[in-house]
Amino acid sequence: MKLKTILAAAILFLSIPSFGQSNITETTLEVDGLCGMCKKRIENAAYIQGVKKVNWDLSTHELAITYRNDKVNEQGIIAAINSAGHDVKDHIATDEQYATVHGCCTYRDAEMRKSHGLDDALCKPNETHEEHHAHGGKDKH
Ligand SMILES: [Cu+2]
Repeated sequence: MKLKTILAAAILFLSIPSFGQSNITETTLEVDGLCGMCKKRIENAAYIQGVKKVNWDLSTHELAITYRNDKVNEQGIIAAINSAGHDVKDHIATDEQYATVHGCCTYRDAEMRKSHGLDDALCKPNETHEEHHAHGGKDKH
């Protein structure tokens, strides 16, 4: 009698989480940006209907995201981030979209990246554009 109750409770316990969480997806996307303003812009952009949680990490450039997969999909979220002007790995924003970011958020600019301690951008500069500026001017220690 008691064992049956425990068994029934165990079955209920095992079945409820899979029922309740099957439509929740947690994932991370690599999103390019520079600063706290970018963080706000990226998170606001990604927080579309169906998205439950967003957190963009400035140092790792990883956007942790939790969403209802029956309401929205990853492509929709990526498109929203792109339309706010930010590059997502393998999904680069158009030049028009990128042009909408604030002047101090030009994360594709090599000098801006350097001053923020960042390496290569997700958006690779066109190979035909050779580096036309000579190095020098800045002293190395
Ligand atoms: Cu910024």
